[in-house]
Amino acid sequence: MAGFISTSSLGGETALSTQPSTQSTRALLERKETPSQHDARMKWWREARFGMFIHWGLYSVPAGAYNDKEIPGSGEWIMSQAKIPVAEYAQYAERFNPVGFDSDHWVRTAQAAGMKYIVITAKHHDGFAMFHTKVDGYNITDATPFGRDPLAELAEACQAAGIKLGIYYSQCQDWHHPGGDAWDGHWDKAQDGDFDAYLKNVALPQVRELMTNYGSVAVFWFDTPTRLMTPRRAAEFLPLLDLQPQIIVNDRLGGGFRGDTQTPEQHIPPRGYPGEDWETCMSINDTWGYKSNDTNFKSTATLIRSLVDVASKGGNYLLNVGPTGEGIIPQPEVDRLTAIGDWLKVNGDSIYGAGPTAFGDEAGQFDTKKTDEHGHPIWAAKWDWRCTTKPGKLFIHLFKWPARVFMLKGVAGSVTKAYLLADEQQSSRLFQQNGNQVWVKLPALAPDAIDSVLVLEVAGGK
Ligand code: JFZ
Repeated sequence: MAGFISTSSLGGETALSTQPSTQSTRALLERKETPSQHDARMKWWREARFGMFIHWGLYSVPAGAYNDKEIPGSGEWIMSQAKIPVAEYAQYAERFNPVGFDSDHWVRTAQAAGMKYIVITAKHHDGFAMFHTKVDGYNITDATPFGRDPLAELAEACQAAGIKLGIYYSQCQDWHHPGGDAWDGHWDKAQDGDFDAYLKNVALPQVRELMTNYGSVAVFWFDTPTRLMTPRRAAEFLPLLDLQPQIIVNDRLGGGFRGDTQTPEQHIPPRGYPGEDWETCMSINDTWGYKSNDTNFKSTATLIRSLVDVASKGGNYLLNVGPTGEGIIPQPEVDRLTAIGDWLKVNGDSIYGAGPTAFGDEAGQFDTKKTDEHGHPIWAAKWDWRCTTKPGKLFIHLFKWPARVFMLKGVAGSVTKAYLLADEQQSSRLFQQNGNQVWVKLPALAPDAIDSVLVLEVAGGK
C-alpha cells in the first residue's frame, strides 16, 4: 500500500451506514469535548514536534532470520512472512533475556535526541505482550527468563524524567491468540477462532490493563484495523480510552473512529494536512523491528531535514528505533539520535512550538505531466530551504548555503532584525528589504552543514 493510511485504505468498513444503529454508533465513536478542550488536550503534542517510536518484541530475537535464512520484509513481520507456526514462534520467548535493557538509558537517549515523547509497542501483531498481563502467560514477564515488566520500568523512567509515554497496541491483528486477525490470512489452525471472543478475552482486557497499570499514558497508538473492526467493535474501546481523559489517540482504531492524529507512514505529505494534527512515523533504516542485517540507516542530514520538513508543514516526526533482543538500541541509531539532539540544542527554538511555513513553494511542486502508477501526481521535493514560524519570527532553515546573500520573496511585514540561531550573540546580519523581498548578507561559511537557521524578526506580519 502506498503512502498514508486512512481507515478505508486499511479495508475498514468505510460506511458507518452499513451498521444498523448508525446514529448511536457514530456518537459513540466521538469523544465528547469542546473545541477549546480539544486544543488544550493537544497542546503539548503540538509543541513537541519530535518523538521516539520503539518497536521491540519477541521478533527482536530472530532479528530477521529464520532457519538460517534472511526473511524479507520488516523485522516485526517475520512470523507472518515466514509463516512460522504459533507454537514454534512462542519458543523464542525462552531465548528472550534482554538484560541490556535499561529504561533510564533509553529515556536519556530519547531526551538527548531532543525527543519529547516515546511510543513503544506493548503488543505487536505477533500477539506477544511486552508487559505483564493477567490475560494469559504469553508475555515478557511470565514467558521469558527475563521475568521483568519493561513497560512498568519505562513508565517509571519517563515519569521521573518528564518525558511523555505513549503505547502502541495491535488491537486487530494478533497472530497468536485464537480469533485474532491476520492481514495475509491465518497459516496455523491455532489462530482460528472467533474475533469477538478475541476482543473480549484479549484485546479489551489488555487495553484496560495498559490504561490502568502504567500511570499516565499520553498517547495511544492503534494499528492495522481490518474490516473486522466494525464501528460497534471499535466503540467498545472508547470507554477504556476515557480511563485516561487526556490521552491522544491516533486514527488507526478502525470502524470509522477518526481519532486525534493522522498517521502518514514512511513519508511526509507534500503539503502537510493544513489545519489537522498529523504525525509522520518513519523507520531509521528499512525495518521497524530489529533486523541484524539491516544497516541501511538514513543519514543524520536526511533525518534532521525530515524533521524540519515535517515541522515546516505543521506535523510531528515519530522516528523509530529497533532495540535488539538484548535490549540495546543499536549504536548507529544512537549516534544519529545524538547528532540530531546536538543540532536541536542550537536550533530547537525553530522546532518546538513552531508553526508551519509562511510560504510553501520552497518545499517543491507536483509534476504537471507525470503521474505515478495509481494516477496520483508526482511530488518533486526541493531541498534548498524550509521555513517554520513563531509570532513575529520567521525561521529560515538553510539546507543549501547560499553564496553571500539569501534572497526571500513574499515576506509580509517589515523585517526588523536578522540573525543566525547558531550565533549566541544573535548579532544582526546586514539585510535589505524592498517591498516583499528581503536580502540577507551571510557569512562565507555555513554554521551547520546540514541546516543553518536564519531568524528574521518581522513586525506587522500576519
Ligand atoms: C504497520 C505495522 O504493520 C508495521 O509493522 C509497523 O508497526 C507500522 C508502524 O505500522 O504497518 C503498516 C500499516 C499500514 C500501511 C503500511 C504499513 N499502509 O497502509 O500502507
